[in-house]
Amino acid sequence: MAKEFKIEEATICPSTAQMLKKAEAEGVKTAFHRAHDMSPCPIGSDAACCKNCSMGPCRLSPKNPYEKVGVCGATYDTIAARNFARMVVAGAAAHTDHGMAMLDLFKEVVEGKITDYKIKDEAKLKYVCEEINIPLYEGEGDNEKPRSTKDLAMELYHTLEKTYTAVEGEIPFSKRVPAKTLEKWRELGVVPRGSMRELMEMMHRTHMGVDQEYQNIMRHATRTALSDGWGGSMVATEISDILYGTPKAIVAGVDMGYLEEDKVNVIVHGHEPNLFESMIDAVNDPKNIEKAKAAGAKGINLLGMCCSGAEVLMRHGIPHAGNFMSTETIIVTGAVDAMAVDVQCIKQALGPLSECYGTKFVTTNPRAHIEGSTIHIQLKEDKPRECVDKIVEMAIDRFKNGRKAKIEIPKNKKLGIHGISHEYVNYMLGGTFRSTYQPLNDNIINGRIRGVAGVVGCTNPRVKHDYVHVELVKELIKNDVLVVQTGCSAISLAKVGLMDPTAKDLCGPGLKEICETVGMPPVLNVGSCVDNSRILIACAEMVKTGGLGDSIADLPVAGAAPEWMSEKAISIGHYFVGSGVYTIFGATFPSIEGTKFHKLLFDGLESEWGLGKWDFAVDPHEMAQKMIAHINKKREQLGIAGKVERKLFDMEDRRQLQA
Ligand code: SF4
Ligand code: MSK
Repeated sequence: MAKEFKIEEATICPSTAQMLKKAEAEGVKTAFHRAHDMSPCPIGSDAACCKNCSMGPCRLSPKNPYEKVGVCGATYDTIAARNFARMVVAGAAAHTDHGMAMLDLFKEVVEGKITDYKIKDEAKLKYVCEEINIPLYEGEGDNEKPRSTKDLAMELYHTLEKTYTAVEGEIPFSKRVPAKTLEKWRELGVVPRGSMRELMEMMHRTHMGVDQEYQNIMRHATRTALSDGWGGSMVATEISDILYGTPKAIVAGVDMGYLEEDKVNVIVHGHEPNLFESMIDAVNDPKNIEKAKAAGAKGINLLGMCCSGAEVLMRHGIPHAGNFMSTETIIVTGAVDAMAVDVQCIKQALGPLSECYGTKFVTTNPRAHIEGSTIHIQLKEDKPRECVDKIVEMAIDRFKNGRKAKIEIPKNKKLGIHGISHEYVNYMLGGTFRSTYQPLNDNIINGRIRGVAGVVGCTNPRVKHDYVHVELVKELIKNDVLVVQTGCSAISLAKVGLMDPTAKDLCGPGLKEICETVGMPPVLNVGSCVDNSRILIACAEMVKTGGLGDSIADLPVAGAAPEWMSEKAISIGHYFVGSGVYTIFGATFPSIEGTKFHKLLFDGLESEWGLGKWDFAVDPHEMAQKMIAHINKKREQLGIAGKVERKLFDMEDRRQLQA
């Protein structure tokens, strides 16, 4: 008999649980129920299935993957590597297409063809130019003068375009990669060219009858993933900062309690910040506020979800209503008047669900129409207000005429500190006059901070929602590991208050002391999924600062995506591994233990190739222990494992450590 669905086994998020109860009472199903009713395909989840041609699909036995080969003769290792590589392509394509859209917008803004957005952060523009050797001055001697913003921005555009289009050479942000890491990539032949080329080649290689040697497939999968992390994702982050401002620490709230029954509630969900930035203008426009009031509302209330929400939580302190697994349950509140979406992680089920509750579910991006949505209104960047004003109007209409469903808003709200860009880390730790990562490195060397962990990624109904993220992070900070977060994972922790400086009391003594001194929480929210590039830059900065080795692979750091679900997570995981970071995933992993492919990912990439490596654990405590063991191993290799006298390290100390 099928096991009964139990809400308490599905989520630890009180708001989501409350809404699941309401959904059940109203006869409504969500992804939680569907995941319970539908078992995952065991052959697919172990990467033992190939459907790359019509001689198949060919299925190998997950129990004995070498018993048979595909009709063409492809072995398990070939099939698994091709499947993995295609996940990397899809994930990297999502990030790089997002980045390219940001770059297209940037060009039009610089050329003056789009006027609703402008360059907001000139300091960031100059910083990024300097990072990739674009000169800030022109002329010589007495004639030297600063270049105009427009001139700099145009050169930046043309340089960064190579991130996508370069058919040969190395992508522009490879200049940010620590020298020894870059040397390793050159030796392996994995320094990315333009992502269009890498993605195209990966698809070609994984076509039936092309690359059929798992190591060679994984070499190019590494190059492809790196073209995302140090390419497409990094461009998306940097251009968003230039256009909309680099995040700084900001106090903001999360959870469904930020819905307001007496206001028109508008939610923006997706990934690109443009829709949200324009929506902020629309809901603050006095004309729209007047219309809402005329309809009987006290005003318009704007909230974010998923990564769109993370972008504006970081930049503007707009409340975030919940992560991926709460996007359906928030509709069940009955209080959402409109949900506007763009691209990525938008469940098709939101269409029929919104219809049940009378919510206006509006798609806005030409790349993402959703059958079952209320309407598609394209956001045209040269006149974005046409789209967002229309959505606000529809939301007001629903408030006035369409709130037929019973409204129940969970009361949960949590404030925390968000907006920790890598530039802000510099300032937060080093102070205004000495912006630097040196205090971070010093405190890792002296042992107050054991190491740094990036805990990121989605939520997934195949595991208890939020539970794995929260337990993992608690265990890490208890062991003096500083945690940086992005995406849906960051929201899991924000909801339980770990982004509040009072969370210091859950830390080990060393990390607690740092948090008290700096006044920071032990868990730092660095942004959305594309902002994982901020973590790469922070790693590069730690290497540059000195005392922790010469390459990213030397650092006492680890990464985790404990409840991952999207192909983007695989691309992110693999660009961290390719950059030298030990990375552990939970939920499930697309390989079979004991196979050559699995051994390459879980050992060979580190021991033979000199990169990072993959690992897997479902239990959060086991996951934490594995991450801590890796961090300890790196501390030992650096000669900083023992209890070190607590003093500030000077250059001489650092030189000795590196000798
Ligand atoms: Fe089967 Fe080979 Fe075709 Fe894959 S490529 S479906 S293994 S015949
Ligand atoms: S939104 S990719 S569910 S983190 Fe970036 Fe969340 Fe994962 Fe989508």
